[in-house]
Amino acid sequence: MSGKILVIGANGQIGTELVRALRQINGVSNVIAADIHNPAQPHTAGPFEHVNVMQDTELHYIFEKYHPTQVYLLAAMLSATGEQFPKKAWDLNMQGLIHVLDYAAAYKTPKVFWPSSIAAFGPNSPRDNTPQYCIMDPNTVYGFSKLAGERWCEYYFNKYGVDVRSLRYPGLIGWRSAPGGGTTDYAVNIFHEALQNGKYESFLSADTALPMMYMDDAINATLQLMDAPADKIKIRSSYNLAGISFTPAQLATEIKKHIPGFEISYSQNDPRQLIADSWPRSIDDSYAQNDWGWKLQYDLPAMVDDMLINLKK
Ligand code: AKB
Repeated sequence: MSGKILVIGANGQIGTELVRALRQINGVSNVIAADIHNPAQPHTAGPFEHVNVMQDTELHYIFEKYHPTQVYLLAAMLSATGEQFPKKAWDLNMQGLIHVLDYAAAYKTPKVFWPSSIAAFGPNSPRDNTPQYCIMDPNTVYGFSKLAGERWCEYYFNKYGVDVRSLRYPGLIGWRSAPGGGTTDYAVNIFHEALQNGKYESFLSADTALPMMYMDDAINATLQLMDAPADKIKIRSSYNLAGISFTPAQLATEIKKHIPGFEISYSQNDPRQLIADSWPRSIDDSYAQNDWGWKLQYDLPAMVDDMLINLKK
């Protein structure tokens, strides 16, 4: 069997949407969803393989069975959960990546995608309009696993010729899938609570600005990066991706335009605040724009509008 696209971590926040988009473009049978858990939702119906990225033999089986032409590795532990299980987060985030890069090199997989994050920056990185190249001193396990992962990607490209491509995703917001264990999760939870209860207690303070992105833009950026000719991909660590920067207060104001009675309150001393305070407030993604033509579509009002329309359905 050949010509298949393999998505590992297919049941997660990004995987759910990416599998759907890839199946629309390439046909359901050509996209293999793989995850450690069985698919929960009917829209993920299609070929599925159980895989634990920590198990070398399971990955070997799947590479041997499909000889995939593209692999998307999305299985990871996010920032907040990672702080609860630091060693587990490091093991999963690093070993999973290195196993996949090794098999991609051995099987000459034409293209690999791996997500990095704004979490790869740290408290001494410039916080506004954070450039592609600057001091990076992440202080969460998730963050430094992303930074180390970026170095591994570049290394496998230079040393073994693996065509691996990566984006530093901002916090992602979508209505089809739920995030889990991240610091930016508030920006998804707020919509559900606004519609169900008319109020939300944010675990981040009113003025905590973070780079965020609507899922449609994130999926488009991913597909566009993977479609770009290899010589356009000048950065083999990971590209900054800016999205839209806003605070919980600004998001609440936008939601109130649709749900006038909506009320937001703010909890104190949540550990995720410290994580958010070490991350950029906004990002410069001019390299992505110049190298492979990236362009954002959704601003804050458009994102809120689309989220609420779809969640109400
Ligand atoms: C998280 O909050 O951990 C993630 C991320 C920004 O990478 N959403």
